[in-house]
Amino acid sequence: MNDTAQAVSRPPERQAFYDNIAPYRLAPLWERLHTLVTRTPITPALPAVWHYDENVRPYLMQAGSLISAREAERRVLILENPGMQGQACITHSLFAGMQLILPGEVAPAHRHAQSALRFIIEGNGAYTAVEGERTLMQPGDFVLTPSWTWHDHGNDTDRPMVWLDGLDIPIVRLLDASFMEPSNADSQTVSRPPGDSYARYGANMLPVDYKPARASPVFNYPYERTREALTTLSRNGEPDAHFGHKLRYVNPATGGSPMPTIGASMQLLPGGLTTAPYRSTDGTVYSVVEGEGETVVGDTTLTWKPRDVFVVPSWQQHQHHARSEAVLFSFSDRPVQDALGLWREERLQ
Ligand code: GTQ
Ligand code: FE2
Repeated sequence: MNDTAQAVSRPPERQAFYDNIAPYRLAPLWERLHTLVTRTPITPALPAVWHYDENVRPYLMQAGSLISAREAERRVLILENPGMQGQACITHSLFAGMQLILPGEVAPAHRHAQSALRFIIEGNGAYTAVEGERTLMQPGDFVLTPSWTWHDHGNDTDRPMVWLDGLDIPIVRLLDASFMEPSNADSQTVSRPPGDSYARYGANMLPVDYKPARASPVFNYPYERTREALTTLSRNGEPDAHFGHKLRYVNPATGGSPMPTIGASMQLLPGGLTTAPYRSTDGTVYSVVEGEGETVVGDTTLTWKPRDVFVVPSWQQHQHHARSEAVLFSFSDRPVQDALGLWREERLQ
């Protein structure tokens, strides 16, 4: 038997019964069981790619002349999954957007229940402030704004700054648990010098009396360090057949994911490598840092190069092919599925 629903027959007396009970807010499960409890995951999300240079950057810059960061609050173009139009999500559980902040602009401080990550795409040296500490952003850096932390962004450089936002908006929406609070001041008062968190929590050491929290105390994971680790790994051994050389970002105090709802990784695929077929239940968003190649998802081929974003939906078998040495950042809802005992993977040869 395949995964599609097996319809129960619906003779007139059954249909009449369904019509009779509907006013009482009752409905027959047997009409719907197979679409609710499916044999394997069925997602409305489709595999898709956004080509940055051709189809994202030009429109982001147009948005830059149409609305200010201040008026927009956040000047973001949503990367909307073509299988879920109008729903502001890239996978069923995650939101992604491309955010632009122009020279001299400020995106005012606020905080919200939703957790956010930033993955820096273009520009150099604009800041995000999180809980009173500014961090300067460079391409490839992975920056956190955990749930209910104050954050504002500013660009004191002379070039546009663009990053990929990843948020758990659809998860918080599902749970009807959204809160947000704007700040009275546009920019937070700086209470700690840049680099303070990294010194305290990012040197494989922790303050002696530190108690682990839900979110990582490190809020910028610089690309330089990540790249260095992957370069060394790629020199020291063979790549894994399914992942190449792949590392996940951690909360240094727990070894768990940096935030409770979103996990993230960086992987290096040696030039010429084709990964073995793989699927997992966490639909995954990729941002290409280096290299060119394609990812085959079922019968769809997604071709990519630096700064492109692509998405592989839940449980869809895929293979990456790196035409040249490639570095891929990725994020997903895996920590949620792990916590609930739902996460599964399948590694084929
Ligand atoms: O930068 O604070 O893409 O609050 C969506 C919601 C970015 C942000 C988004 C947000 C932000
Ligand atoms: Fe925000």
